[in-house]
Amino acid sequence: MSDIRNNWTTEEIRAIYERPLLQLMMDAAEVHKANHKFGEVQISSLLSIKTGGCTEDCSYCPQAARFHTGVEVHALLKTEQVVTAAQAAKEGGASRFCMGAAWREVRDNRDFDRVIEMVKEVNKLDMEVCCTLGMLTTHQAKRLAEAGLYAYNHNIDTSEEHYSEVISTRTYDDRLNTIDSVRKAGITVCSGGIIGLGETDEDRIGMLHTLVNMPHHPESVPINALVPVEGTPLADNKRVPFDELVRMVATARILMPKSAVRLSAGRLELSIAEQGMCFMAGANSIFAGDKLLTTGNPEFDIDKEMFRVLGLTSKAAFADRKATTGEKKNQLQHEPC
Ligand code: SAM
Ligand code: DTB
Ligand code: SF4
Repeated sequence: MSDIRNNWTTEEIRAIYERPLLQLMMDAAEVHKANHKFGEVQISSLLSIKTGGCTEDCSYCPQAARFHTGVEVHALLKTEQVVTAAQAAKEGGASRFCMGAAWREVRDNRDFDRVIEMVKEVNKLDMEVCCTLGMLTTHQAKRLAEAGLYAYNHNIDTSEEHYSEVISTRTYDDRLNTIDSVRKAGITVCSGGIIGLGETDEDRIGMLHTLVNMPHHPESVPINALVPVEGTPLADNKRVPFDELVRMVATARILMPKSAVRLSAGRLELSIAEQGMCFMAGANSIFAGDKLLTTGNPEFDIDKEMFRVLGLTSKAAFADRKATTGEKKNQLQHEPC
């Protein structure tokens, strides 16, 4: 078993990050095998429940109102539409259902009441329910927890130093405060970032440094490769080379041995072999379904073929695991640190 540590120095992280790629992959695979069922992949499904028209200026995001990306604005979906989508995702093998809203922050209004209702309804399907709704207060996080929310996604995206180059309408501390409220409410934390934003290796190391030194490691760590979208300031950024993604996944796996490392946006550009290297290097979660929030993702049949070729299996939802193993939500990821 690997140690869970929350006192990593930047130098220690850099020493891991800079290992020769095959060595790094082997080291990460070892940590992965010691802490997880090798080849088992948790499948999440995403649904945009409120699309576009967002007031923020996140320079990667097709849903920011100020960029002309062609994304159609859509008001909050009806609960029945969301439940139907969740049911279909479950039938397709997803154990987690994640609802995303293009909001800067949650407001205490009727829309939030409706999201609370959605969380309760999807929970009845025995799926792990996740939301990503922007900034939250402690009180709002508590309401979500009481409704049965399992996870909250709130990415730090990049290093603290690079943050203001990417987003100017909120601060890194705003992000960290929301993550703190989520943690205090007893909801599991899903937090990671994006590579390909124009950041340096030092920024990538800095982002991992922030994640790993949180009082508890996030239970899920999404590693997104930028999907450049026409109309956004980052539209012309180069696609992230696959080896950089593998390096990021492997370093995250070694630093956060018990967390789920999710190979997130950007899979459409990766071959089965390249994704296979990410799974070898410790990725054990994906978003499945032909759409992320507004951009494309591999079709169901393509992922099914990938699972067959690589011999991957899908992980059951927490509720099902609890029934068969007696596992408790808080013992899911790691001991107190
Ligand atoms: N509005 C909420 C927020 O910002 O937290 C929730 C939705 S937001 C779209 C969720 C995450 O998607 C962002 O934090 C970012 O990491 C990721 N994301 C958005 N656009 C992306 C893109 N073009 N490529 C890769 N990841 C992206
Ligand atoms: C995460 O880290 N990646 C997902 C999810 N969390 C919400 C979102 C990716 C969005 C990619 C761009 C889009 O489809 O709009
Ligand atoms: Fe809005 Fe979230 Fe997109 Fe930023 S990432 S513009 S907060 S939807």
